[in-house]
Amino acid sequence: MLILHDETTLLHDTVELLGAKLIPAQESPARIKAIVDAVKHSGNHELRTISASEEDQKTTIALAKANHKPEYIEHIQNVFSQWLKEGLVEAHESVLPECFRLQNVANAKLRPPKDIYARAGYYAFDMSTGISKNSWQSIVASANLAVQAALLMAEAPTNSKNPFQQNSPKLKSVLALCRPPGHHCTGSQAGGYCYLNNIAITITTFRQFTHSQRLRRPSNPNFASVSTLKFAILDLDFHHGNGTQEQFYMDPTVFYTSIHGQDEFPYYTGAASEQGPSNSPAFGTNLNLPLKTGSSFEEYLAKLHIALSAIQQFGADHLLVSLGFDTFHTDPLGKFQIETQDYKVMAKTVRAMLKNLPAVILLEGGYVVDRLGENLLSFLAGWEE
Ligand code: SP5
Ligand code: ZN
Repeated sequence: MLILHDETTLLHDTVELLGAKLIPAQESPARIKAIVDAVKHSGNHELRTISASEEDQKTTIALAKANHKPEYIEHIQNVFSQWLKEGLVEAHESVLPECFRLQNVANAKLRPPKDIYARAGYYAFDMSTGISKNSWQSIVASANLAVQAALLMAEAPTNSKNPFQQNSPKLKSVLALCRPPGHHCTGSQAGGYCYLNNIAITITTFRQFTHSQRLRRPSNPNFASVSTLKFAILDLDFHHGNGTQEQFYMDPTVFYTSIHGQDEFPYYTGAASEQGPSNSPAFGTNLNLPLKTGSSFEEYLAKLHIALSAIQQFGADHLLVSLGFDTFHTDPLGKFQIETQDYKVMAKTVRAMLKNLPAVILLEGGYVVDRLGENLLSFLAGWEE
């Protein structure tokens, strides 16, 4: 497997409120270090360490604006330095929200508070999404990994500056070691350790840069923004990807399916009844498969078969996998009975049922740091590429 990594993703280092305690965030730089070490030692995979150029960063931010409000992006980028300047935070500390956005306020127009301290709560929905001094750099580096993964798969034109494209014209899948993860944040609220939706940014990249896509509609003046490509998202993180679901809920060209802990974080989404807007072409393009706390791998596999059959029926051009290892039996945030060898079966099952579907795999959660490496290697062994 070709694996993309950027050391800048290690800079983001923050705190979270978990169980009434303010602790170092479980979503830590050590997670990626452990994975990178394991991949290097295995010798079975091609690890490419990249670094986003200024141009890459600009492109990534522009692509992110298709999925997030510009003022939200601006907030995430600048809030730490604004707090620092005002003496609200010290250089080694993190921005955390104080007062969250009110919902359904009668007769009030919802707008960002003038107070920069209060604004942190307008643009977040929980307290596991702190912003440290270098968070922004990691957030952009993480999203850029998703962009580069898409460019690699998108058969970009040969005059593209994409350095990988010439090397791998027949690439079938790529894994990006994104950190921070992306599937929980919404268009204007960070949450669940997520700031930019890396999966949504991947899809935007495909839509804008796929060469064959452009060729298909050469006479259409808007051809670059008109996409006939279809995408299937398979969310294997323990938690429901509320942000990803929301981004594509109305979109009939994107199928989202998720297997996740029932009634677990993020608590308000993930029910099987969320199937897409009724009486619209997008109805049926959202498939939530909640699983009870303590479920076995057998029960998990039954749901996986349902998810994969639905993807087969949808008939996507690309598969996107939100890969989380918080389904592991000892994960502090997950509650399934899944063990290291099961990840191999999981990946094998995906490949067996979705043959030849090109895939971009993005890392989401997984918090047992000293087992992450072997769990990922097990998954990749089952994927066989
Ligand atoms: C990407 C990802 O996996 N994000 C998950 C973030 C989950 N954060 C909140 C978990 C809440 C668990 N509640 C624990 C109560 C105290 N023990
Ligand atoms: Zn998770």
